[in-house]
Amino acid sequence: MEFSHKAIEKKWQKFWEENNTFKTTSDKDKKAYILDMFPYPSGAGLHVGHPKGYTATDVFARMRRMQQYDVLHPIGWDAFGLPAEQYALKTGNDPREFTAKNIITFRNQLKKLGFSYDYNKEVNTSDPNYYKITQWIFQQLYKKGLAEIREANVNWCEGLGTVLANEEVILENGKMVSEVGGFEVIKKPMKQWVLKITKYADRLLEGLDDLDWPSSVKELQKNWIGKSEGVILNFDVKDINEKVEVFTTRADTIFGVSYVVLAPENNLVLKLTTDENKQKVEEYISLTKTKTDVERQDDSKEKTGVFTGSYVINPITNELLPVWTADYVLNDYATGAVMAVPAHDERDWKFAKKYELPIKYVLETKDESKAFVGESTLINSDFLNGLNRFEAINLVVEKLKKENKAKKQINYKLRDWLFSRQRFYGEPFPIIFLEDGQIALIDEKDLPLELPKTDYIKPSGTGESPLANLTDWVNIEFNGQKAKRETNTMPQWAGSCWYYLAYILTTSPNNLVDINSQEAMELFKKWLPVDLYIGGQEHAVLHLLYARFWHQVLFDLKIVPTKEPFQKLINQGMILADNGEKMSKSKGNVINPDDIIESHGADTLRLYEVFMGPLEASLPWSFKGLDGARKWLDRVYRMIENIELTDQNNGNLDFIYNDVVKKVTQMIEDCKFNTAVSQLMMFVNAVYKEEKPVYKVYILNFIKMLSIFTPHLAEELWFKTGNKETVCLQIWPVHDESKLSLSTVVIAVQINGKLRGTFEVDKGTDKEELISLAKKLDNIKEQIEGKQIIKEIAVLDKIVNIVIK
Ligand code: ANZ
Repeated sequence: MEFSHKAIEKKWQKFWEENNTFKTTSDKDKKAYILDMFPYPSGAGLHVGHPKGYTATDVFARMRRMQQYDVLHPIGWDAFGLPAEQYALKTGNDPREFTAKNIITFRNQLKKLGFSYDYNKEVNTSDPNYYKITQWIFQQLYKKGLAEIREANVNWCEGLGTVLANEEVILENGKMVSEVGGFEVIKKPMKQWVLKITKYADRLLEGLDDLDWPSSVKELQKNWIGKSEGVILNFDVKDINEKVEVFTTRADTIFGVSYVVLAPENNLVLKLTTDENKQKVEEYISLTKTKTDVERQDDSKEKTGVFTGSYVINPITNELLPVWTADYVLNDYATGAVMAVPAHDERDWKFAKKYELPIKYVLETKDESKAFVGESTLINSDFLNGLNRFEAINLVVEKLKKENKAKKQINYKLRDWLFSRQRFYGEPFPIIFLEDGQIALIDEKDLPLELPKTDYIKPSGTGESPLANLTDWVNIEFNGQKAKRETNTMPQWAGSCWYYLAYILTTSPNNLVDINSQEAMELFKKWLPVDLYIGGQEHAVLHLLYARFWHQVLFDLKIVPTKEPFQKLINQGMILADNGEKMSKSKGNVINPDDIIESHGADTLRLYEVFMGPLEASLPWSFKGLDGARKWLDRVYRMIENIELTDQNNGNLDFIYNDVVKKVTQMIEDCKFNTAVSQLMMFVNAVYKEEKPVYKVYILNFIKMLSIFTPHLAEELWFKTGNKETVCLQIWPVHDESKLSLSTVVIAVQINGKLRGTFEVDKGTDKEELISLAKKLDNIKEQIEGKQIIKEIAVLDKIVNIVIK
């Protein structure tokens, strides 16, 4: 017998919606904030990858609700973004309409999966009520000196007359070109907003310690922040009054330096280039503009560079060293200049080999056929010989400090965050440029500064955002002065930096409590931090780092009460195509959840996605597995259809039932959802083996546990077994530990070390009693009769040992 998922699922979805079953409560003493990474509502709709993480959080949220927690389990839309803008550009439609349509599709799809979201808490980053607060937070960053305008490189495409986002640029034969049209793209400096996330680098590192996050994600964040302790050494230029400052973590290798390299963008390059080298150097500088940083640092690529014609003086050895410029040195890291030690650095090794520069080993090694990058004792280094790295660094620094040629320095790989986008569809900046060059903030009461409505969102042609075309909007008067608005918009990251706070503030869709209010603080105290956050590994670095940065700033401003936003994080694995490849539109191997809901039902899809393997694993899709999930649900349905229930407990299921309750609860607590499902399967097997009738309490509690995985079927079975209120708000079962321990034990009886008999007693029977019971056994009685007993020893619950003569 099969159940009709089509009839059941629609019915209960309607029931939950009408009864507002998943409304966020606020009357319990425990809380659970369970968060999904919210989706970008693309035109393609949900993908089977989405429900994997979303089902996991749903299962967890449902258990917490039944465990009598106040649960906040919301969903919303990361709704600004490039695809909507591009669609609008192509079709002449408003990106807002396109986005609104996609949101409806996404919401319907989520509802069809039976997720227990509180849709009253829905947020939309592109709604003016929402971005009013995004703009307000930007103003706070500005007031704290954490936002400023700087010249920074953008991807400029002359052919398209526009700046491109990184994802619109591709590499062709090592050159950057536009994805659309294949036009050349170069790096061009433009005035941009940057957020000074580097000021929070140490806090962002320290904060990681107390978080319950996968160590791989913590490691990624640490590497991204990239704290590096080294020194800056000064190399005087021969014959001119200039010096090259290099940053090095290996001052100990100073005797092994064979040349110095400047990044092509370093201002010193042209100053140090001699006339005969000028043309080559200039050509090299323009070539660098077409390369990305990633490419420049790619160790597999051949190193390139040009000699400037100048020399510097090694501050310790006084040797003359040639100055080169090469793109493997980046200008925006440390000083943009390097002392090259080819014997002990792989990049320098490759470069030195290619350009036949000297290679001098200063660390002891047996293999001089490649760069030695490990630790060992210093050699060929005069007064440093025989020392280790740290002793040598200290000596070099001490010596050069006296001549003002060395200072300690901590560097971070983390860069300040480029926060301007030359785009239409994003949050406008809530600031004004006055004629006299000053920057003014828009008055708080005038926020939000709305994105103007226009059907003219073509590139401006100057590299500015399409908003620059709207001269009426751009040119304004401010306090009697002529002024201009900022025409760039914020990046998509902005809205997703604080959306987990927005849910807390949302009272009904897109109505938010003022973030800077006592009421908001009380709400934050209730709900923060997020207790469980599940999302894709692709957000392991930027989104999580940016959100933590904003949160820490808001903490400093006393807007939020916790130092960190997300206490526990899990990255869900991907669902791959059945051949193990990534699902992608171009390969035509994408599975649409709507089709599966139609053919197998939402419950089957949910069950399959949690049962296919550990949440963190990336696993291939399998229709066989999907069919298997459905078959098990049919088996459960048949079990309840045919069951006879009784209020009398004959005790047969005591052990398995309590064992399953205990394990399922613990496994969900640990987010081991697949093994929790196996436990439920074991229980069903045991019930099938039972004589009828079956103890009702156990069956009802089984349905409760089932409900967190397959809520529609469970709700149907719950009502079928005579209940009148939703299963989703019932009390989660608790196991009885006493039913898990066997109550009797078998005691072995030995005489002079040989086993002579056994008997069964209640667990915990005391030692004297054990000895006296042992002596009453017929066999033992016979053996000890008339003998002298020398010793009687009993071990609780185990053994009685009698020694006779
Ligand atoms: C001499 C040296 C000898 C170095 C040696 C390494 C090994 P981290 O730890 O990543 O900070 N470096 C410095 N600035 C650079 C830049 N702008 N672009 C590319 N490379 C740069 O790495 C610090 C090391 O990276 C520095 O120490 C410098 O090379 C290089 F056996 O100096 B080292």
